[in-house]
Amino acid sequence: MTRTNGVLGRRGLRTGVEWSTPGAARARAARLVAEHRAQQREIIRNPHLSAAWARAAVRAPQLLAAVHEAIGPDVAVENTFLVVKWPSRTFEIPWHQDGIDARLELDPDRSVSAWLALSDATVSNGCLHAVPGSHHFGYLPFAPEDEHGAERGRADQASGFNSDKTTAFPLRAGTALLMDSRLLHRSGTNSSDGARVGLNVRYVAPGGIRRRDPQSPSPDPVTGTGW
Ligand SMILES: O=C(O)CCC(=O)C(=O)O
Repeated sequence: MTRTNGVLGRRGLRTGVEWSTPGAARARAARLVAEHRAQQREIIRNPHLSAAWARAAVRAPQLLAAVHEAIGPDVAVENTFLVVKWPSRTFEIPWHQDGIDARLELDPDRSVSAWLALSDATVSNGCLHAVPGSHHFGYLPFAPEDEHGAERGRADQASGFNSDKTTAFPLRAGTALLMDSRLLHRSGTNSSDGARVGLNVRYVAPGGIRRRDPQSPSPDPVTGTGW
């Protein structure tokens, strides 16, 4: 069923969805920071396929309930990215829409993305900023983003979206922001003295993948019988 305002309504987002207790999320963030500190890795791909904590996180009951409300009972994870923003390093994620890039296009009526805060995400450590309602623009032209290869399509500034309408979405550890796959969002540099850790998850319902790099791992079924 197509909904005029998309799967998450007029603003194209839902914030404050709980997926963990704050303490457990912060403890996991601390372990990940210790694990990756030596190499200062910023992006770890698809941890839900190899790490028990991420496999559990994408299945957190309250998070899944919100995903089901948006896209129905049959849900798979298309992709996850763990993003660590190390202190004192310039690292920004430019404007983009999660449902489209050089290797992927998702049906916005059968997909939704979630950003899970493992550490507290604040304006000073690089929380997400989004343009509420920007999903109404549809998918915008994009340029492949150099630093992350084809993983992120950078929304073309020339396409005329109004970034004056940007809102910051600080999140307490253990909560998540759900976004329409067309919602414009970015995140800034971490200017604090601690690492900021977040997990981006793309959920799809059956038929939700319009185009996809065949070399990507298969969608990982989470609930339902439609797979
Ligand atoms: O973690 C971040 O700072 C941004 C992540 C993001 O926007 C994404 O993975 O789509």
